[in-house]
Amino acid sequence: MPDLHFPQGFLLGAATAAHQVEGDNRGNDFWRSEMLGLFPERSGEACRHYALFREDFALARSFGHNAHRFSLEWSRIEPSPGRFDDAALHHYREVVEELRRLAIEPIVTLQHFTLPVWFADAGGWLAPRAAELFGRYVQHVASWLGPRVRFWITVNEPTVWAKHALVLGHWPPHRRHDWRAAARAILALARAHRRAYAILHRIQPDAWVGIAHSAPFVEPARPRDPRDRWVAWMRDLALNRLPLALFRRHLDFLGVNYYTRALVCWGWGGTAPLFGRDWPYPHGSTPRRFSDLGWEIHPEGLYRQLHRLARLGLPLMVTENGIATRDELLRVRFLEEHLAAVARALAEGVPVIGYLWWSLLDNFEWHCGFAPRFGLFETDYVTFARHPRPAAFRFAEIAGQRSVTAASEAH
Ligand code: IFM
Repeated sequence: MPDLHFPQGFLLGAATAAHQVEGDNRGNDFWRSEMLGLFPERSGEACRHYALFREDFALARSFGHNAHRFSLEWSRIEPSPGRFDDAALHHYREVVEELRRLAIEPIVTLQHFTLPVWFADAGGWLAPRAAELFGRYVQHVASWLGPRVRFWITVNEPTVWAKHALVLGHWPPHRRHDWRAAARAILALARAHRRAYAILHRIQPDAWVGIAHSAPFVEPARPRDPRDRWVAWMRDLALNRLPLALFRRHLDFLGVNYYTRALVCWGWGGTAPLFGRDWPYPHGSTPRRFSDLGWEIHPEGLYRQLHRLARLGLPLMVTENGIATRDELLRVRFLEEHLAAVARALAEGVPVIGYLWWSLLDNFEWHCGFAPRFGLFETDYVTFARHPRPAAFRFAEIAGQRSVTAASEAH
């Protein structure tokens, strides 16, 4: 079977987010909800990455990573309105410099779900001044980190945040079924992004600014059934096409977070009949496989989604892809199959510039707590030791050879 190659300069690494790994992130709305018992588990010390980032980056480097995505914790940087904490800014500057020293390209997310409590209390993304306040933070950060960072991601997964915070009630402000607020929040996030985009480019004209978009591949379960086709069309519209249309004109690249496909059929399932429900049965000739979180494993969906998104005419970066599992063979296979899907799209002309595994470490998976294991490295939550998993070694091999075998996709 032929090998598929990643070109020179292709970014290969892993991703994390501040609240999920740093530990002791006391100033944000998630921490507050955790303290109020609104989450089944508390993030606590998480992975102690705030203290251990040098060790973690050394590991990433020794396992062949040349890129790393992480997020800045806004509540550390601006603990009260307009007051910026130099120690926190200094810390993140050291983080970036350490990555640069190791020849790892930093990819910086400015906002990954958590909000400073003062911002949340002022109405969060639904407040009239949200974009302005976000802009003030971005301006400050960009002046501090400036040219050390080339790739900026303004906001992470707007649709996912709106769903969990305003429709399902899992995340602060824990509203349920508030569809109007969810739509308004996505519009507000797009406004905040546009402002950040302008600020970043003013400070650093050659910056590459994008968002990380959660991009499930939506397919009708029974393609001949017009009702399935209709709900799949609607779901793709809500999850992919409409939100992307809001951001499209202010993007230098698109970050693609891909985990699964949504195989949908007509029927009642919470949001039906507009968006249908997930197909609960076997499908096609090969058995369906699922992660520990019940997400279908479908590398072909990544390949096809990259082709679909290529129509936007932007460079694409896979800013998250990974699996929560305790089955290490499955994790290795998932990695190989998805990297092969990326390489295949690349070979066919899709402009993919990088691939980042979610996540470097096992970490705090929001309202699911610490049980889901996404890491290339296992985190021991008692000693805070990191242990490489087989997938970390396989990742290092692929990164070293810059190639992956096409056959591995077919397993
Ligand atoms: O852990 C999350 C991350 O914060 C955002 N994207 C999906 C991941 C897995 O659920």
